[in-house]
Amino acid sequence: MAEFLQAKDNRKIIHVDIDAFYAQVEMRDDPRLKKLPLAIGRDPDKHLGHGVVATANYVARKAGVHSAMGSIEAKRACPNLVFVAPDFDKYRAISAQIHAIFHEFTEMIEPVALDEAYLDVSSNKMSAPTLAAKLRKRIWEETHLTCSVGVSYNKVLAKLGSEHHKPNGVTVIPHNLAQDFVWELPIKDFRGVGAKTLEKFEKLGIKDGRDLYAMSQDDLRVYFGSFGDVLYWQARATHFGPVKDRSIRQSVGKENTFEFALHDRQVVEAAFKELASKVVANMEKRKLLGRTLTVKIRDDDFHTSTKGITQSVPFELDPAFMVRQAMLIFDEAYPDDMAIRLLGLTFSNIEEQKYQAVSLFEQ
Ligand code: TTP
Ligand code: MG
Repeated sequence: MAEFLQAKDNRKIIHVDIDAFYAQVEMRDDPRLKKLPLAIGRDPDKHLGHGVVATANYVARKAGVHSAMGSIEAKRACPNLVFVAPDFDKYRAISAQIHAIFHEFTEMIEPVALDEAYLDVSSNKMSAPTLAAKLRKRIWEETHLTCSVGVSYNKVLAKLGSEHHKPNGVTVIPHNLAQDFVWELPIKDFRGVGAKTLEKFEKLGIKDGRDLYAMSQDDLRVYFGSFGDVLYWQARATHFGPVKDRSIRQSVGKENTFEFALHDRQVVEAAFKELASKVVANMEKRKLLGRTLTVKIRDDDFHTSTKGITQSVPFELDPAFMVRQAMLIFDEAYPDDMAIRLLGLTFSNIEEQKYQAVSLFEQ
């Protein structure tokens, strides 16, 4: 059953995670730090003992320093630890650079943190490992940072993959290797398994994916409630969670330029009709709505007029309605003779489509 479900799930998912992100950025910008144990955080000696470690480079990690550790404790574990204060503006700017690269590969991007995201590259014809290699190359060219990447047919396996060969590694988990990969996995590496769950598993004598696989769904539910189901499917390398595209666009629109100027109102109306249905199709595909509709008109003399209408509630996605709005603006701007070279329709003030509770009765 699980194998059948897996085989049906032929998506191409990439999980990307920059290695020791803040620390790697600081080492890139000051190479003297590379050989030293480095923590990003406030130096406890300069801040009355306050501060926590945001992240540490791999030299410091070997000495036992890790994220979220108190700075004093970190210094105790590693007395020659060097502290560099975090520069969040810098990390945000680099994160934006990296996200721009993601957009070269797909529009289906789920950001998880500044340095981490899932990409669904299913619609790209190239193989997922090729795309992952290209992605790593682009990130290196653009930022001189290394990342780890996991490639598989679902998000859980992609994430497990990127964690598998850190730093600077690539792990591809295709269908025929997925079950073995999960069977071999230590129980602590399953998603959502924290200290408490781990303790329960220890008592039950469950050490790895193989042991987990042998547990019945009913038993897992008894011990772990609804999380038991999650574990049951993880043990079968099956997970259907979609890559949730949270990168909402600023605007969605379309323009048409005409080689021969339009001189007829009816032709203009027909052209708007065509634009409106394309824009509506695009909005519907992305499940978006807009509160501002902008109409753009350019004539033969290159005179351009743009006019927007903004409502407090989103516009309905109805091409006929949009064309009526566009023609109202058109008639205002071009009362008489016309020679139209360009028409455009754009939605902005974008929001996601949601089901709205509608009262059936007047209040
Ligand atoms: P992570 O990707 O979890 O960690 P990392 O990139 O430093 O190391 P690696 O991926 O190689 O294991 O987090 C990304 C950044 O987020 C990290 O560089 C610093 C910040 N961060 C915190 O500020 N506090 C934390 O507790 C964690 C985990 C991360
Ligand atoms: Mg990281």
